[in-house]
Amino acid sequence: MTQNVLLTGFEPFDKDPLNPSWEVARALDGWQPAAMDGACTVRAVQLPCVFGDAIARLEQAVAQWQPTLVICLGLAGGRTEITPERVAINVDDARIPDNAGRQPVDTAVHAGGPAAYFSTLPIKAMVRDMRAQGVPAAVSNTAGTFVCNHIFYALMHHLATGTGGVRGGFIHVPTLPELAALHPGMPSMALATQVRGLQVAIETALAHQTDVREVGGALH
Ligand code: PCA
Repeated sequence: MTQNVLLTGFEPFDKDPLNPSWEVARALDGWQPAAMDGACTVRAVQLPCVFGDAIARLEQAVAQWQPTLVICLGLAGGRTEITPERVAINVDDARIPDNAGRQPVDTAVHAGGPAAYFSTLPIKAMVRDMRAQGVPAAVSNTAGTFVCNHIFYALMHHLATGTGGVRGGFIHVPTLPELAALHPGMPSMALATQVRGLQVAIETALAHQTDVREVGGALH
């Protein structure tokens, strides 16, 4: 029986014609990491960029695919590297409306939930291995307070309160060159590089149950 890795990306938002996070996820749909010898398959699912609805879609996908590993992706326009996120906080504080016009300000993702959850992905090992394969990467210490942090928190809450054993986390990706061309001055990373980075990150996450301790993996 094959085990599943659930990889989500978001639909476009904020007037962009596409969302790199979904382009990366869908490029990897059906991919089987060579190291797992056909025993593991990536399942890509697109999430709406809508507070609340994104959580419902994610929980549906987890129930459908019963993954052993969940990685949610999102766009962080302006970043130059692929950035595994360290921590999700229990805050929704939207700078712009989401795709349904919702704009929560200073509310909780889950009322009564803990202030924060840490990623259970080996974030520094992933950064180390992506860099070793020529893909710019760094640990990020904030996923913001928009829909990406919202889904990251909801994922970790779902996994922490579930039957156990499933690891997960969130990775922000830079924008793509064709989108950067619409936002002069914005840095970008080619789709092929991003896809390669995620392949390495997934293989590392499958191979390492615990993280390495290493200096210099984080954004400053
Ligand atoms: N990026 C946004 C939400 C969807 C996405 O791809 C964020 O960083 O919150």
